Amino acid sequence: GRLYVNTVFNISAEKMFELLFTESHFIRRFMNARKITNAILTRWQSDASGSMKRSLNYTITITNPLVGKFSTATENQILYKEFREGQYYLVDSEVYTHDVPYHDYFYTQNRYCIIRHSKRKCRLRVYTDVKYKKQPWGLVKSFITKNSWSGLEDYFRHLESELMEEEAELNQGCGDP
Ligand code: YK8
Repeated sequence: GRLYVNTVFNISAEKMFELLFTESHFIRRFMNARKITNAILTRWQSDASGSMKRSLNYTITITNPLVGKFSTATENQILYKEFREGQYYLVDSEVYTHDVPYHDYFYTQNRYCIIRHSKRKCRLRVYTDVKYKKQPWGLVKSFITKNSWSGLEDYFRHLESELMEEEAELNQGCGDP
């Protein structure tokens, strides 16, 4: 896997969770900017083990010239029960892209970790892995992996830079030395 984001933000852990994992203005704006449309999200609901789950369905716009322009996608997120309000949040998210070539071979696993750093700071880590449901032959596998990494890198770079802008907006006027 790869670590795409590993950054301390001037944003509390609680706020970071809200920005990324609720229907915040921030995430709506970000989805608009990425041309992610037709989003349907379920609410967080606790499962038998005490963790929380939700799922998202949406259409992504793809810039990779090898692939069609759009794909529907399903994202299943789990917030592990070990989370501590305002302290620590671990969200695993599996993303299935239904309309790309070889879509039945792979999915993407994203792990978001939000850790309280101080009252108004947190660290966000995003770790990503491409997982295989069945083994394609070597050439296809490296093709899928390569194209997934480049798309993911672009996505998380953009997310990080939008979070930095949000951070600047949130902290306007109450400068943190
Ligand atoms: C989520 C991983 C792969 C996929 C894409 C597939 C190429 C197919 C390879 C062929 C287009 C928002 C990605 C990047 C689309 C976007 C997905 C996003 C960024 C040529 C063999 C969508 C996070 C996420 C997870 C997986 C990403 C796809 O929140 O390359």
